Amino acid sequence: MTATLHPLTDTDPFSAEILADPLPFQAALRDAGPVTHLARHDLYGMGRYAEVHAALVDWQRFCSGAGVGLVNFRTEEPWRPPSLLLETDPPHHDAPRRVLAPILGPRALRRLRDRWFAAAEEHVDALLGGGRGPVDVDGMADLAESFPLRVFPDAVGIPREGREHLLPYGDHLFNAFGPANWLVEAGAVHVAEHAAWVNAQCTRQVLADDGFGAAIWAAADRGDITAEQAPLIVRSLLSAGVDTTVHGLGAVLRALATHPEAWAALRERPDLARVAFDEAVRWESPVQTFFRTAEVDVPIGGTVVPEGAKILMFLGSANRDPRHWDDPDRFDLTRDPSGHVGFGMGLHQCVGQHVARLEAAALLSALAARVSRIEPSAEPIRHLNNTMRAFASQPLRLYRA
Ligand code: PQP
Repeated sequence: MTATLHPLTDTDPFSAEILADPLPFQAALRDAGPVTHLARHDLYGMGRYAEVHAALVDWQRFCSGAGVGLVNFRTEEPWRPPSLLLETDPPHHDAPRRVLAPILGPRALRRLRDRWFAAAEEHVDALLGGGRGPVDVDGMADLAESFPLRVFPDAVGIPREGREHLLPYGDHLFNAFGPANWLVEAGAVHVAEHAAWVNAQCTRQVLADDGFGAAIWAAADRGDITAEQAPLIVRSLLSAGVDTTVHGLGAVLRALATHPEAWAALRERPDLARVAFDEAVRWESPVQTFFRTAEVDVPIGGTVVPEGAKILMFLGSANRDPRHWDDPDRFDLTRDPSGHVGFGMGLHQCVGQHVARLEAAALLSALAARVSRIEPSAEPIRHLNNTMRAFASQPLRLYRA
């Protein structure tokens, strides 16, 4: 039973109440049908796995070029120049994607593996210190935020100075995919400074000559992309690469801290780190939603989504749809989470997922080797965002092995 004051169609999925606890709303959305008009923002919401998956792979009818937020770029001004990767369709999407995919692919990342595993070991050793008893930490500040910030900006090749702009820039970007609510208003106050800094890191001269950024510029030298495209593709890395992995790591830490049997299994078999991370991406879905725009009238069930309408795909809801998953609310290392849509699906499927997986494998392996038990030492505090399911803090107690 869901007790709502308003009918579903009048519900604002971006209200503080639903952002803080989206699961009851998502269940109601799935039960209402394959697609539901949400009148507050005049958008169409999809919460079932089958339709979300189908829309993600149907880029011809569900396009990204009009933006993947609520704002329709064909009728309204975007807050920044559109992304060449996220907010485009073929054929414009193809060259940037073809350039970035090998730079972030498993083969290229082999070069970083040993360095990141060593960095994670150093990071966890420093956190545990030389004492004997358990250690209280904040899983967000001390692990999920600090580890990606330690390794990812170096891998891109940006200078140290100013890196504190990265998280607030990303936080605002992910808020700005939603409606212009209080979260966007609060972020807008400082976004110009964050954006100016981010944009300034995208030029060739600023970037180290051995990072992801330099590899993007090398593609421009080869003529695979233009010199005008290169800085915007570097901007995509800086936009996409920090908050997402922070909240992905936050999700897997929360899952493991609240499922001691999963922690014990990981300690016994550290190669489970990869499944643990993917299952946490399914279970928590750090990127909860993305929009598409209907390129033509699209009939779905008994409804027609009209051309030009915005469709909100609830990735987190699809990842917990009991029509597709067995016991979906259960975090379960024995299930096969593949096919989840937490990294999207189809031609926009997360190009950075191998980077995220490597960060998670490094951090979880270092923890599993050193920590016998991990448990919440107080209730976590949610961080509200129009797109991400996130924690502001997550107090954890780590027991040394
Ligand atoms: C979730 C690309 C991707 C990554 C961009 C951009 C921004 C965000 C993301 C979202 N993203 N994982 O600016 O190109």
